[in-house]
Amino acid sequence: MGDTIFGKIIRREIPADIVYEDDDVLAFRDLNAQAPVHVLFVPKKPIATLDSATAADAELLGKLLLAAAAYARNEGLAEQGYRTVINCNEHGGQTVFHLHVHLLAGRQMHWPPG
Ligand code: IU
Repeated sequence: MGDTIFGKIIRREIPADIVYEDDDVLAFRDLNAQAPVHVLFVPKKPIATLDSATAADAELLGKLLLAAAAYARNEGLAEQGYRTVINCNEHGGQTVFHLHVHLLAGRQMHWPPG
């Protein structure tokens, strides 16, 4: 599996504004924030896309979502609300092929997304 910029961030080869870390998950601020709060939750295991995740990744995917939810709750974002997004492949708008959950908060989100 090819390495990505997120792999380099996980290995601390390039800097990032890291806001959360545990054994399985790293979270850091998106460099091109699309909301007042825009954090990326990344599994340390380099799964390329949601489409390439397998049943063996079920617990990890659960941890990823729960880490995002706990961060939002701890930061006081949950009551007003937030959006989580996983882009998959070209039509999904995925640009970095290391699975990640976007957490967007701090403004009203709209539907449908662009
Ligand atoms: P996407 O779902 O693959 O499109 O999201 C990739 C995100 O990674 C996107 O929001 C970028 O702004 C963000 N990002 C980053 O935070 N730091 C980087 O060095 C690179 C991309 I490359």
